[in-house]
This record gives sequence, structure tokens and C-alpha cells, in this order.
Amino acid sequence: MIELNRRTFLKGAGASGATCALASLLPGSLAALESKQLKGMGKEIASICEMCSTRCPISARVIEGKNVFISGNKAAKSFGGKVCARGGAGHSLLYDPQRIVKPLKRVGERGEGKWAEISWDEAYQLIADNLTKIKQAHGPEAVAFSSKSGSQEKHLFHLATAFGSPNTFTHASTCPGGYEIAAKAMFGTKVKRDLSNSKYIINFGHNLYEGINMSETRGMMAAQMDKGAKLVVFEPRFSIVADKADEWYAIRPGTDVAVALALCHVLIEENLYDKAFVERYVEGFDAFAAEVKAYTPEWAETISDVPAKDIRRIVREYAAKAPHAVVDFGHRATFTTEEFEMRRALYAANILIGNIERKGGIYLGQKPGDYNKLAGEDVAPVLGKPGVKDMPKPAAKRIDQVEEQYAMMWSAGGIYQTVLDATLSAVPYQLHGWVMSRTNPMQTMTDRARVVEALKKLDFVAVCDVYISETAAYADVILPESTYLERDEEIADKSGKNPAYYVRQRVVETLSDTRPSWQIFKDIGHKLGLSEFYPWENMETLQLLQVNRDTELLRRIKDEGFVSFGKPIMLCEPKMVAEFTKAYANAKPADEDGTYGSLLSFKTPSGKIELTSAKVEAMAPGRGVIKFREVQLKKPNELYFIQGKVAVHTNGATHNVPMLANLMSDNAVWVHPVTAGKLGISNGDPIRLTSSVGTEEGHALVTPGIRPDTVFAYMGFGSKNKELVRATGKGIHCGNLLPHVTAPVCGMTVHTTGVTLAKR
Ligand SMILES: Nc1nc2c(c(=O)[nH]1)N[C@H]1C(S)=C(S)[C@@H](COP(=O)(O)OP(=O)(O)OC[C@H]3O[C@@H](n4cnc5c(=O)[nH]c(N)nc54)[C@H](O)[C@@H]3O)O[C@H]1N2
Ligand SMILES: Nc1nc2c(c(=O)[nH]1)N[C@H]1C(S)=C(S)[C@@H](COP(=O)(O)OP(=O)(O)OC[C@H]3O[C@@H](n4cnc5c(=O)[nH]c(N)nc54)[C@H](O)[C@@H]3O)O[C@H]1N2
Ligand code: SF4
Ligand SMILES: [Mo]
Repeated sequence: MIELNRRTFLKGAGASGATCALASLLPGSLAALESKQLKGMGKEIASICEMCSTRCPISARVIEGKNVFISGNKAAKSFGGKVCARGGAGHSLLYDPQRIVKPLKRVGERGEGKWAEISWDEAYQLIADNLTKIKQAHGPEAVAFSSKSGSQEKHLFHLATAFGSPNTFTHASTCPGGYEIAAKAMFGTKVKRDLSNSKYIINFGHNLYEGINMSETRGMMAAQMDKGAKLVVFEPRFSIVADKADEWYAIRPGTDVAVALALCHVLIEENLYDKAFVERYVEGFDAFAAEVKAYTPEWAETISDVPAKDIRRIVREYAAKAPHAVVDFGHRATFTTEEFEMRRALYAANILIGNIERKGGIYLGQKPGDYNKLAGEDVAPVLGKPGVKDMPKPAAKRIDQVEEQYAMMWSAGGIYQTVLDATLSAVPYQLHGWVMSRTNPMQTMTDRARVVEALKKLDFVAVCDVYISETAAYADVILPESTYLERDEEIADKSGKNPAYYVRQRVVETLSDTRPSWQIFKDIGHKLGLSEFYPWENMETLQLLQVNRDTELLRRIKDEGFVSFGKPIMLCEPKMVAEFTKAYANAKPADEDGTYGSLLSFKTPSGKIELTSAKVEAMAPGRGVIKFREVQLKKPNELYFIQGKVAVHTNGATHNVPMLANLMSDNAVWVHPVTAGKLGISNGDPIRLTSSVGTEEGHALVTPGIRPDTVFAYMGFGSKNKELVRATGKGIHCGNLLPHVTAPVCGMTVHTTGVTLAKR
């Protein structure tokens, strides 16, 4: 048994800081070469990035068994054949000597940092013994299972269901839940934005030039740079998107809903909305129009500080570009407790100009089966869905009570933070165990202290990660997953306007003693005596079942990495429909107006877009119609504390990756000069932020690029876990300042709060 402590981790870790640069990764004889000269050497393997959950298609160059360079897969055109800085740093994670490469068992107190390396079999046994003990004493529902969405989630949740627990959670309630649920309420499904073809983009705090999604980021760049699209940004600070915008308005945090409703008010008042579209496709317009009558731009100005005359002018400009214009519905939907109303108001401003299934607007996307039906022939293969029939249905109710309170929350996503309520307050019943993968709630859930308390109280905690994350530091067992560059996963559907598939495949041989999630959770299933739920052998078997044993297709997807089928189609774009019907002889005939407008329908109770929803009204009385409600995000004497992504890091995940830690390891707190002046704070001064739940110490970045009543920090920094040595204690820990709050209807956590600022 060896004890791992900070020194052991550092030992041999010559590659802290920047030293995991290209040269140190290369086989000796190649070390002197520049990256450009590597072209044509070794081989390129197509796969999928996992430096963030955008999962862009990549091409990884491997020379003498080592991955030396990662670029975008050129077959995936909308991604521009590029990766972002984080995607380009994948091998820095892969070859980081501080990665965990052996299962670890806690040998000290929780969080004390004393670990012993154990074998996989011992780790599985430990987990199986503890889970069985909990199941026998309290029922299987007393164990929660959580994972960021993706392949890991599928395998972990399969285990949860086989084990009998209904309590499965993704990151949904900390990120996309708000806009996904709003879309479900209005369109009956998730929707996508066609930024690259947009002529006018209105953006409420979607910082795509730092919160990167390669396809959308490049789409917006193309719209702005190549096609002259106008971009208007509402953001409390001068973010990179604000910097690249034609107009920036420093909106008061949490008041976006007022401006969005005022946009709708002007569209209706000035008759700028698309009446024919509304008539044909929209349910509940009258009730909505009656409600937004009160939401004048002058009213919105008093709430948001956005000038009324600008709101009116922007609406006119936006309507003039309709339907090839869009109000971006954002991504991280955690600004306030009124996310459900805000995101619905943003969708409403799109619906009113009839930009649905139009270029530069919003679209629903084409799945292979539906696409084939439209084309009248099998253009794209339809993948099989390997699964197990007759999975047991867990007997207990979920701890987040999605069935009653939050009926619209994706049942798989759930209200993640209720794990804390169930653990600490037995609401609605007591949890005893938590198994998690690829999630770091200590950084990302809010109220760090409460997460620590919960982890200390549980009988058993198992974490699967690539590092000893802040959360993993409190586990009983840590399972080291192989990085994405070392593992195979299922083929994934990446369809947009036309069907597409891509696949993650191993780029290099697995280093040391790590395993992929699918194997880890399958092995644990066997140890728990649940073998009947695992009729498949390995990932290859699963992939073969997916392609219905069409090995040719599997080979093609693996070789090309990203394979798209057919022509892009948007149902209400006459030109696209004309090209589509020309290409496919048996295609459904177009309507008289040359579109597929008659095929556009929605999976809502009325079959229309529900601007007002009886279903929502029944579920949450008073919320059927989109309404403004005042929220209190801070006390009068406090400053708003807001956060955002930085281009070179991912959430609470990459701060220990050598190349990225070297690029940025600290997050100064943005403070307006007037606010700083009043408090005697100069640029670079040590400062302290105090909220209702925590205190953080850092440094000030004095800048006019933020509202005087607001402070900002990039998230994910300031780890308090000593094993994450390149990140420990550097900067402000955002999650430690945020109280535990759950928004109604959508169940979102809230990442805005009040703080006081002082010089240290
Ligand atoms: N204060 C504050 N909190 C926030 C946000 C904010 O802006 N401010 N943003 C929210 C948003 S938008 C999101 S999406 C969430 C994200 O929060 P999480 O869902 O917790 O996800 P990440 O922080 O991206 O990564 C979690 C863990 O995955 C590990 N990991 C990386 N690769 C792998 C792998 O291949 N296998 C395994 N098993 N583990 C891996 C990382 O080491 C890390 O510990 O945070 C939310 N929380
Ligand atoms: N480089 C990088 N790219 C990423 C990620 C990453 O961690 N790093 N994470 C990925 C993930 S998980 C996600 S969800 C997306 C997130 O993408 P975004 O949603 O764009 O991400 P954020 O930076 O969290 O938030 C956007 C902006 O909202 C502003 N803001 C805060 N409060 C308010 C408010 O009340 N109103 C308005 N209008 N603006 C406000 C912040 O200042 C910030 O600039 O990015 C993805 N891409
Ligand atoms: S946005 Fe960057 S880090 Fe995220 S998947 Fe794409 S290339 Fe990788
Ligand atoms: Mo996110």
C-alpha cells in the first residue's frame, strides 16, 4: 500500500506548467521538428474531442504511437476543420503525469487526501459491497447516480436502473435545462439556431467567442465577417462577444426577460410580426399579446437600464431582416430564478417574426428516419438502438419529484442539486450513497460548503474522473477513466439540417491502468450480480448492433470520423425544398408555395407552437402566459456577482491540464473604476468577496468593461483540493459564493448572487 500525497504526485511530474509542450511529447528523434513539419508523418485518426461537452469532430495525428497534434476533422464542414485552444491541448491531458492511472481507495478521513492504490477488482468489490449494503438497509433508491450527459451517462444510468434506483442526474439543472424546458413547453422539442445564415443576431449573454461551440462560434463568425450580419449584445460586462458586436448594452443582471418582452411588445404594437405565420402555427397569441401590452420599452428601461429608444430601433431593424434574423436563446440558463420565463420570452421574439425552419432563424433538425420519409428513399442509415428489454422500473419516486413539481424537466436530467437536499435534510427521503462520473459538483453545483457537508454525511461515495477533482478528493473510491483519446464509444447522431453520424475512437493505446466508462460500469454491474442486464460483450459489439452488422458502414464512419448524408433541408425555405425535391425523385411533393410548410408540426398538446400553454398553466398556475416577475438577486448594498467561461478552460475541468494551466491559472475579479475608487481598490489589489454563504480572496481587475453595480469572475478556478496542484488556491472559487437556490418549473440552479467587495 502506498500513500499518495502532494509530493508523490509532483514526483516525476517534471511536466508541470508548460513543459508538456509539443517537443516533450514527441519520440526523441522527432523532437526538433515544428508542428507544420509533422504534416504527412505518422497517421491521422478521426475521433471526437472531450475537452468540453460540445464534442467537436477531431483528427488526431499519431507518430510512433504518440499523439502529437489535434486538429478539427475537415469532413465536418460547419466546424471549419478547427479545434479551439482546449481541443488542441488534448495531448497535454493525455500525457499529464498528474492524471490518475490506478484506482484509489481513501485511507484517511474524507477529503484528507490519503489514498492507496488498489486493483480494479478490489475497487469493483468495494463498490459492490457498499452499494449492496445500502440497498439492503434502505432500498436501491438511497443511491444517487450522476454524470455529465454523453456516453458515460448512458452506461452509468443503465447501471442505476439495473440496480433499481430512479435517482439519475446529468448537469441539466446547472446548464441547459432552462432553455431546453422552455423549448419543450413551446415547440414540444429542443430547437437549434442557424447563426451562420443570420442577417441580424440579438444576443442576451451568449458569449460564443469564449463559451465556445466550434460549429456555432464559427457560424456566427461567418455571419459577421463574411455576410455582414449585425450583432447586438445585451451583457452586464464587455465580454468578447460584446467586443465583437455592432452594439453593446450593459444590461442589469437578471433583467433580460424585461427586454425580451419589450421586443415582443414592439413587434406586436408596430405590427411588425408575421401574422400569417402566427395564424397558421401559433397557439395562444391573443393571451400573450394582451400580457405584453404592459411591457413597453420605457418600462423595460427602468428595470434593465437599456434605453427604450434603442429597444424600439433594434426591433425595427430586426423585423426588417425577418425571417433571416434571430434572437439567440443562449446556453447557460442559470442567470435568475425566472429562466423559464426569460427563455420563453426569447423564443417568443423569434416566433413572432416567423423565423422557424427559415435560414438564419431557428430550426428543429432532421433525424435520419424522418429525413428518409421526406426523401422517399433510404438516404441515411437508421442506426439500431442496442438496449435491454424489460429493464426493471424503479419502484421508488425520484428525489427531485420531477413527476409533480417539475414535470417538464427531462426525466434523465433531473434537478441535480436535490441530491444535497435528500442527503442533508432527508427531503423527500434520505440518500446514503452517490456514484458519479465526469462531474465536479464541488465547483459546479453552487454552495461548495453544502456539497462538502453532503459528501461527508453519505455512507459511500464513488467518483470516476481523470483527475482527483475537488469532488473526487472526498470520495471513498476513485475510478480512473481512460481519457477520450484512449477510448472507443458508441456512434453518435450529429444530425442537423441533414443526418450525420460520428464516432469516438481510440487514438493511442490506453496508458497505464485506466478503463473506459462503459467497461467500468458494466464490470460493476457484473459484480453486483446484474449480469442479465449486460448481454453485450464490449464496445465493438455495441457498435455492430448500432450499424445492424453493416461492417462496411462502421468502417466508413470510423475512417472518415464524421459522415453526413443527403442535402440540408429547412422545411419553410423554398430554395432548399426545390433542391431537395429535385434530388430525390420520390420526395414528398412541395406545397403550392414551394415549401414543406404543411409538414411543419409540433409535438405539443395543440400540435402548434404554444406561445401560451394550458399544460404549463395546469402544472404551474399563473405561468401559462409568459409574464415578468421581479426577482431579488442581491440586497441593495451588495454588488451583483456574475460568472462566465474563459476561452482556454472548461468549467471546473481543465484547470490542472498543464498547457491550459500555463495559459491561465488565476481569475482576477472585474470591478468598475467608480466602484473600485469608492472602496480604495486599485488594479491588481488583493480583494475579498463575501456572499451569504462564503468568502473568497483574490485580486481586482479594474476595468470600465463592467457595470458599476456588478463584479465578474471566470468560473472554475480557486480549487481547494491539494491534489489538483496546478489549480490549488489560485483565484476565486465561484461555487463557494453561490447560495443553493432552485428555480420554479425548470429547477435550475442560479449562478448570480449578491456580494460585498473589500480591499484586503
Ligand atoms: N459558479 C458556476 N457554476 C457553474 C457554471 C458557472 O458559470 N458558474 N456553469 C455551469 C455549466 S454551464 C455547466 S455545463 C456545469 C459543468 O459542470 P460539470 O458537469 O461538473 O462538468 P465539468 O466541470 O466540465 O467537468 C467535470 C469533471 O469531468 C472530469 N473529466 C474530464 N474528462 C473526463 C473523462 O473523460 N472522463 C471522466 N470520467 N471525467 C472526465 C473533469 O476532470 C471534471 O472533474 O457547471 C455549471 N456550474
Ligand atoms: N472555452 C469554453 N467554452 C465552453 C465552455 C467552457 O467552459 N469554456 N463550456 C461549454 C458549456 S458547458 C456551455 S453551457 C457554454 C456556455 O456558453 P455561454 O452561455 O455563452 O457561457 P457563459 O460564459 O457562462 O455566459 C455567457 C455570458 O453571460 C454573461 N451574463 C451573466 N449574467 C448575465 C445576465 O443576467 N444577463 C446577460 N445578458 N448576461 C449575463 C456573462 O458575463 C457571460 O459573458 O459554453 C461551452 N463552451
Ligand atoms: S469546443 Fe473546443 S474543447 Fe469543446 S469539443 Fe470543441 S474543440 Fe473540444
Ligand atoms: Mo454548460
